[in-house]
Amino acid sequence: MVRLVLVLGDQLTPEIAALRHADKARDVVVMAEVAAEAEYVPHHPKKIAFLFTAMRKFAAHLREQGWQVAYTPLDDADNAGSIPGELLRRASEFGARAVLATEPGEWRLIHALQEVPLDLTLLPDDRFLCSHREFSDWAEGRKALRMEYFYREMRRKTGLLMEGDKPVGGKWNFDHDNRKPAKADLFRKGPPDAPGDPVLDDVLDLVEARFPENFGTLRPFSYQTDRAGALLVLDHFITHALPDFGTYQDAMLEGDPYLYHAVIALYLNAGLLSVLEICKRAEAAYHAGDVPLNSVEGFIRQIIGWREFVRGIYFLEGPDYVARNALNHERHLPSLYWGGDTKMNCMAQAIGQTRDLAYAHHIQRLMVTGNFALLAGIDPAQVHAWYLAVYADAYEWVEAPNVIGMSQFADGGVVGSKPYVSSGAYIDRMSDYCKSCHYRVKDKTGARACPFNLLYWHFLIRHRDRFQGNPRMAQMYRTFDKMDRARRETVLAEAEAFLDRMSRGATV
Ligand code: FAD
Ligand code: DLZ
Ligand code: SF4
Repeated sequence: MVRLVLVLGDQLTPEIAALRHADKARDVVVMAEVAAEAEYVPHHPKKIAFLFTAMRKFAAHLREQGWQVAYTPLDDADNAGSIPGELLRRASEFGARAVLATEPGEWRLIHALQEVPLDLTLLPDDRFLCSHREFSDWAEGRKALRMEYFYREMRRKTGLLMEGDKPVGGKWNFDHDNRKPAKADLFRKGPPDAPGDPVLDDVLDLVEARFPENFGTLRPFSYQTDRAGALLVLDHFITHALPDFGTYQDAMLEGDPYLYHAVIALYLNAGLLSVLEICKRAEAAYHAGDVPLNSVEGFIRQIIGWREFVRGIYFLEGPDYVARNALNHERHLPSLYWGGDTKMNCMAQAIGQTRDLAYAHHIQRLMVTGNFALLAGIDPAQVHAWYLAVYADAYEWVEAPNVIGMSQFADGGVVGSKPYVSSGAYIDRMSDYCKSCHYRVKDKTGARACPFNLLYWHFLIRHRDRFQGNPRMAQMYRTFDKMDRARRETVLAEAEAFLDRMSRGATV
């Protein structure tokens, strides 16, 4: 009897488990653009356009390979509006009772599939190096889960940058050589743009008509939308940017959104690239003498270390993870995150770039927009919904541990041992943003004091009971306690006044 083979928008890999286990001669592949997925958060229009175009091209590729594909565009009159609805509709159309699916990357959709009254086989998503079982075995009995130790296991497992059982270069981690600020360079080229095509044009018109209110600029659209294009981006990165990736990975520059970053997460997460092919390309460039060890190690760590680690955490911690709020932060996300005016240049740059490109690099996400939300005590559920909506690479399995865990410390320390907070000094050191800001990064108090400076102390004092005993934070408390009393009171009062103004809707 015919079976349905579900392929979701972020499962665009010909070797995905459900397709590997299906029978081309008998089964029907089901793909659907549905309102439920497009609207569970107000996704950036570029993210929707990227995914729908890539889905349509992938469906065409599968047909060329001999698959029967039942594809439902968003504007199809019969569109059932949700993945379960589409499965039921296709089941009655094809007389199917069974569904083969690869596990989705979100609890919401896993649960929705389990409710469908059809005979469901849910296969593990083996595009990842580490299965749920391996991760929980690794985590079992550990007092704290730290990425660095997990990463070493992944190095051993894959053999990447290994000489026998020893890490190449004698160390597992070369971050010590990284983290330099970058200088403007007119010759630094961003990833290659894709030329337009009729499939993309149709999708752009559809997205423009259906999602006119969503935050984000749709056109010009220049992301790649198929595997060949994603490979071009990877080639470009390995040749032009990887050599400097490590050194400048924390740098931020006005008008240079990509610097030496790969801009591949949207392709990798949608299934157009694979973890091992990316890492092997990077490793080969190192062995060919084209890339220094600090860069290649740092890059491979992000992919086989952080990316696999956060996925492990998401599935280990369970569906309630996204609702955690260990610091009891309840302030509303201010409108400046949705493009409202702000006088903070770092926020204007990171959010403006997000609006235009559905992209910001790691340090902008962590140390600008994430840092500000944490310092200001924003409700982590709202911060989570924002990140899930605005980035082209955002899916809950990867976004939530980065936001709820790494960035907002709302998981109470599962992902990180201390919160990532900093005053304006860090942003000033790593970027050129402060030079043209309304605020003065050197001012600690007063009308033009950098808000990050004020809020930094406010955060630490709000959470003194929780963090003062943390050996990595004790020095910060000693510094505060050494300030004279009047100054301490001024800092906290000005921080409070800033937060009040922001919450009342003033431009801050
Ligand atoms: P590069 O800087 O070139 O890094 C190379 C690759 O390493 C990335 O493509 C990505 O696959 C991987 N990587 C690096 N850091 C991480 C990490 N912390 N977690 C997982 N993978 C990582 N990444 C997403 O893919 N989706 C998200 O929704 C997402 N949300 C984030 C939210 C916050 C608050 C933070 C701090 C980080 C988030 N990240 C997310 C991780 C990281 O910022 C992005 O993967 C990266 O910016 C994507 O751009 P790139 O491809 O140019 O990455
Ligand atoms: C993100 C997304 C969007 C915007 N639209 C669709 C869609 O219409 N159809 C689909 O199959 N998948 C879509 N996705 C990706 C899913 O939301 C994703 O598979 C889950 O969040 C699990 O990672
Ligand atoms: Fe950001 Fe403060 Fe620098 Fe302005 S002065 S750009 S608010 S860190």
